Amino acid sequence: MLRLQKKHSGIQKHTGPKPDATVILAQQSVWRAVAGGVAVVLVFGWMWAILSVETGRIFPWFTILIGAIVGLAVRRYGRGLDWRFPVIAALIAWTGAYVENLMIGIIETGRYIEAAPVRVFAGLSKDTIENFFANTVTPVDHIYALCAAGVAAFFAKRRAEQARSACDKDDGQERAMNQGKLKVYGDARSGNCYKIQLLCAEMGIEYDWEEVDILAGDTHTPQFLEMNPNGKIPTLALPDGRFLSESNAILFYLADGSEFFAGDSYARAQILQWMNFEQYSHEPNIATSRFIIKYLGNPPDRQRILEEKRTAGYKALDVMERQLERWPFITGDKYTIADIALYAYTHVADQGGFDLGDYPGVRAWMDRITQRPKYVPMAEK
Ligand SMILES: N[C@@H](CCC(=O)N[C@@H](CS)C(=O)NCC(=O)O)C(=O)O
Repeated sequence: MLRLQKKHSGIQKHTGPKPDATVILAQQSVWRAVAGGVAVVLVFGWMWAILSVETGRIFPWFTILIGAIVGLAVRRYGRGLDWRFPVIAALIAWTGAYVENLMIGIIETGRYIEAAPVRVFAGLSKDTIENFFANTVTPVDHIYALCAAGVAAFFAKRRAEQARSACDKDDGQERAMNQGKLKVYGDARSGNCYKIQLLCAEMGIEYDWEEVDILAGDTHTPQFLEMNPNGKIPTLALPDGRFLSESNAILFYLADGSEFFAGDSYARAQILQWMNFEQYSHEPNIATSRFIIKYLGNPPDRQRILEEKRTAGYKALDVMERQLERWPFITGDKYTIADIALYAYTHVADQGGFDLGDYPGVRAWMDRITQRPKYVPMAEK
């Protein structure tokens, strides 16, 4: 019988779908980019013009600041990933720099002839504009205009990789998460299940926990096999009625798009590389040794297999040590789901008969993980 044992609470942080690069590409709009950039020039340019006239001082670097805002607006409203968007931003910021200077001229002229700026604007002709450029715009203004264009292009550039790593949840995932709480079927002593607890604590994901007794055969009941035909925990029940099993697949599902599974395709592939290493070279030796000793009571007929697992387990630890001598985390500088996957059974490797005394890199890495503010210990070791 499955029992509802405890409820974990936390704040669900999913803030709404942030589409990935493909979706952004489909939605990108040159017109919205232009509208966003022009609106910035009109609003901020006008504010700068008023400020200049009121204070009697010109702040030429404002054109560069406005260029940066134009770039950000083009990036945000255009959602563009290709070269057109930085070019649009540069052109708007460059033209805008002159228009902004012209606005100052319009306000000053209005004050001088005691007319509303709108009337001065209506009275502008080709000659007055040419006259303005010939007599008012200095070489320094051209330099500021070019700088504004450069800054705008820089800020407007949205790289596909950034867009992808900024993506939070795909639509299906988002829908599933928003329909209610997740439920994890797990065993409090299992490292594979602990992986899910660690990640949920980091991400503030709420879930219910249903304790499953694997030794009592709870994972082989018809009801459980309906959820996971492989009869293993952890198994995740999504609020929309779907199920997911395999601890690392669950980690991926929950972390996809978050800081725990981020970066370009190579960085993300490295995370998967270490998670596959965990499943093929680490867990089958270290976790199963622990199972034989801790769950099965270290029976004499398992000693030969334990010996084989010990050799292979130490080999896996050697591989980790070589990596962790050089890097704070298993894929480099960042804590990812690969660290979570590997930490789960490494930190209880002693229960499988492994001595981590000769693995200073691994021990320092485990300390780093335990010191994380949202770290939760394994419930039952
Ligand atoms: N590769 C799976 C392994 C899952 C697994 O072996 N789970 C164990 C508990 S840690 C289990 O459910 N054993 C029960 C059984 O095999 O009947 C994962 O990472 O989730």
